[in-house]
Amino acid sequence: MGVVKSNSSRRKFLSVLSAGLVAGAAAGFTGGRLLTPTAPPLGKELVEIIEQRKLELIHARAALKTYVPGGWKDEFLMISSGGHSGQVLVIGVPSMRLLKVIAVFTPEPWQGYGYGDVKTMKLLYKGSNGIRLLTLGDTHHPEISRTNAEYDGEWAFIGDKLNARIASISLRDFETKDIVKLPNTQTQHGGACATPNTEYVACGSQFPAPWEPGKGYKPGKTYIKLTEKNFEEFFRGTANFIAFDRKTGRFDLSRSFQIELPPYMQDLEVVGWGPSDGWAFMNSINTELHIGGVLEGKPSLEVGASKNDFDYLHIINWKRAEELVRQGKYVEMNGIKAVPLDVAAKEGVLFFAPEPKSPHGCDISPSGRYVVIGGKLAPAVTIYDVEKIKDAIRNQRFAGTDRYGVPVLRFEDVKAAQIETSLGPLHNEFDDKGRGYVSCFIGNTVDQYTLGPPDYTGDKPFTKIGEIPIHYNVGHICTTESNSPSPKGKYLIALNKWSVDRFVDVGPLLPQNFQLIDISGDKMELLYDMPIGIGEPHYAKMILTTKLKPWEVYSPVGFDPETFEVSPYAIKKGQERIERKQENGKWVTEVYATLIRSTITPDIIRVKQGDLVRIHLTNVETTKDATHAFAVSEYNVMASVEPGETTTVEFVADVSGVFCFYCVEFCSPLHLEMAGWLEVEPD
Ligand code: CUK
Ligand code: CUA
Repeated sequence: MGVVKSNSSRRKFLSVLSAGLVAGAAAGFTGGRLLTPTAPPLGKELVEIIEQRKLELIHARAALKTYVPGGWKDEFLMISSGGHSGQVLVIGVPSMRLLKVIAVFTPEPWQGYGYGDVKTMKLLYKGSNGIRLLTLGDTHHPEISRTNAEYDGEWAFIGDKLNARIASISLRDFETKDIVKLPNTQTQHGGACATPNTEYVACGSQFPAPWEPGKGYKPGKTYIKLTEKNFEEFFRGTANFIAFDRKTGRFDLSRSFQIELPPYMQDLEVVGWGPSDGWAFMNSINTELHIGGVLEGKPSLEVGASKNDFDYLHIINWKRAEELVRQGKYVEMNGIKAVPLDVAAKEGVLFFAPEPKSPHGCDISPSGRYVVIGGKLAPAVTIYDVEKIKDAIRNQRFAGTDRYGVPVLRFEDVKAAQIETSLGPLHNEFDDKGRGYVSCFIGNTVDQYTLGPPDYTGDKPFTKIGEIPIHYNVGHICTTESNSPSPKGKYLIALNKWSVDRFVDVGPLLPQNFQLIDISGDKMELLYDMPIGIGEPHYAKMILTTKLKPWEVYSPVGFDPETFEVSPYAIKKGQERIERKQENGKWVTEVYATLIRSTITPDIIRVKQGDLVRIHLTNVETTKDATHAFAVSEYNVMASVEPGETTTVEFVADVSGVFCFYCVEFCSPLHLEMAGWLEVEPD
């Protein structure tokens, strides 16, 4: 599919290639790594490979553009949502090699995440909803921390749509540092998106939650009967601005605030810079406030939510909301300061602009001037001009208010342009040349268009200029450092929902397909298909790898990646010991252990049945990649202890017997000998 099967084009290419290589060698050209004095035979060799593999010109070009030899580093790193795997994927670009799956909302054994390791267990419990331990997440929108709105490569953020949570990830060790459940919110979709200097991470709700006036929503507590009337009156959405501490990597709800929103289903939220500094934008669907009820004689949610010709783009003055909070114009609800809807509507925090019905996606052009919305049901993107929005608000030019008293702007007053696209336009990204790209889910294309000034100053602003077929059903797209003031161009990745015929069939459940596209030239060029066999990724962000400064080992030895300090439980070789003591009337066996190739010390741990066993593990190695992992048979306990790290596992020795523990990383020739015994004496 999508490949021109032309033998003549291949033959022409092959003859050009061999002629070029021969000529290059004859002229003494040795600049390329392939072109040594042995160029003629090498050229022949390449031609032979191309012939044997029956490749086309476009394939060979694509291979040469994407191949990154071992030891070479990718130019960009893509931080991608892992969808309902609950994790985050780290992928090198242009090689499209999967480098890491970061455990976030779901236990993951390799990283010792959620298997008795105390810091990760604490995270999973803290990030739960107070009803049960949540080990599921549906990650949608990743973000990278910003300085002056530019991605700075220090932190990453990811939202969980299913349970309305956000998490922070350090880009020094690529580990999750915090998970926070958004108060008064059941599901989230809008975000994460950082304010220009990462003071806050913004994220909005998706489906409105039942909400008691003045009390908000409390999981497992709030009950309001689901009726159309109650939905309008007692269900609410939220726009959240969660304060973030760059030093500790933690969110701070006490400095955070939220804005109560009408029960429209809010969608993606973005935070602006430049002319849109201080503003956030999110679109919405279901301004009809339909709740469904097919078996109760009502139209389905899908039908009822698609009646109106327009839904509302939410325009939020978050700096004004911050000011109102400072003035005390909020209600403290379930641990967060909430600006009530009527206050937000009256005091210049919340405005609406009509947007063609049931839109999708919300993105900001590099200049910060344009907000672009995908038409989804209508084959067009709508581009709003932030200057016009601010002007209309300043002059109080409103068409009226919605049923909750929120001022509604006039579409014609704030629209910059509408550009016709293929069917089903969803998400927009931008490059370094003032061009925008939009994913078209139904049309199976990515369309390319020009923005207006100051992003694009050529003579054909707001015009579609190209398209490329996609395989298949593209959701988000991701260009290099898009949704920031300085996209880098070069690459676009289409995050496709369906792969259909692109790979070897592996049963009815097929992987998603990431397609790498070269956007550096005038014509987009498909380079690579990468199957994603884990969850359904939604959005991704790409950053220059030179901006990242990951640690090579934890230093000094005994470092605790949770506190970013030396752990009080760190020990040196020779200080290993076992202590048994009472804590709050319970017996605890506390073990101080070291790991080094190829010994776990102590190698015999004797405890009494019923003891709480707490093992502090210090990997005393300082060698890059010398990770040891510690697992206890039959006990479901696993920790990954990276070089220099001190971490703690904790479990109750509830079953008596003798249990092997061992190092799970093949670390040395004597790795099999890196083991020991846990003896649990019956009580
Ligand atoms: S959504 Cu998934 S394709 Cu969560 Cu950003 Cu549009
Ligand atoms: Cu340490 Cu194997």
